[in-house]
Amino acid sequence: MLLLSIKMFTVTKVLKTGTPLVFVFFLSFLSFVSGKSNSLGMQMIRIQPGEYIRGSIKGDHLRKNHPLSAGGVGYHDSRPRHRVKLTVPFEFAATEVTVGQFRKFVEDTGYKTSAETNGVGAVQFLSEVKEEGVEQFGTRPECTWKNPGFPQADNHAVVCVSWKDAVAFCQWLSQKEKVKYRLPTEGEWEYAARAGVTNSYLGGNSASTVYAFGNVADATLEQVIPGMTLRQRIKDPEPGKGDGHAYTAPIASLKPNPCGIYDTHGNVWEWCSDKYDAGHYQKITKGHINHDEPNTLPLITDPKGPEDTPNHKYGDWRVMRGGAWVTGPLSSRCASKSYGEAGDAFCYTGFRVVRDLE
Ligand SMILES: [Ca+2]
Ligand SMILES: [Ca+2]
Repeated sequence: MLLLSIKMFTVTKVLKTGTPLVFVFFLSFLSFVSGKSNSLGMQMIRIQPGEYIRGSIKGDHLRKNHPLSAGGVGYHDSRPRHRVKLTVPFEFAATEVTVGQFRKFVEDTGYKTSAETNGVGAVQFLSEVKEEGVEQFGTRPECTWKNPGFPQADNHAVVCVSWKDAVAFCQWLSQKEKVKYRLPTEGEWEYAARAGVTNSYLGGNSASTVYAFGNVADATLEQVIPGMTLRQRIKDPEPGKGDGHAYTAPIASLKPNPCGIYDTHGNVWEWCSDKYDAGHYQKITKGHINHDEPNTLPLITDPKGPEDTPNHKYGDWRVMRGGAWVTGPLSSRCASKSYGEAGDAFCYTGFRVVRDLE
């Protein structure tokens, strides 16, 4: 059993210009307990309530740390950084849901996934598309969780599951164990994923630090899909560098975060319960995208995402977190997010579960 206690303090640093900057340091951010495995063999980590700074550092700082990504750095939806308080303890799965675990659900219920019933299948990498700038991902009817377009063993993270499939899995597991399982809110996801870390990555702010903790687009992927170095802004593309996995890796192949949680950087994007709205953080904090003093913005308590968004006229867009085997380090930071329609499935998106305490 592991236990950490928390304390937070602030230090005011005065620059030569006389401008005071307030830095928040977490000595240790939360208490957590690694609990027993559930009926599917997932280890559940008990996360205690606490506060943290959610969101991304400013774009100019990101650009400095990611010289390969001098163009858009894709951070606007995770700005401005702000304080989040979680008041309810919860249990967060140490690992992503695996192919073997998802198969148990399907065998028990006869469930058919979105990609098996929508007539178009899941989104897959289209290896025949060579032209720069042309969309290289598209749906294929044969692309499903059983056949994502690359080899997977039962201990790999399941992919090609829609948000609706992930919710159905949680409902099945809740019924089976008589305790509520659900998708994490993105507030819970980032709190558990950061485990007190305030940098862009668990290992620091440099992109190269991600490979120890996460399976992201790297030199190994470049070898099997030439051209990914440019498309995904892969850092360190020389053979032998990176995390060593081309497609999905077996869960928990790389280092865990300080709470014992694996694969929060990369492997597969993870569905969260929240609806997606690119301007949500600005709306709830009434803060400008470039505001960079989180302690002067309102404290947001137990965020659950927007109730509705302008884009929901066109679909039920849901948040994904953490990046995937196919995204470069920049898109796989603690604060990175993406989104997808709740009924769509992707060969790079899976999920992990949260269990409510009784
Ligand atoms: Ca990789
Ligand atoms: Ca992940």
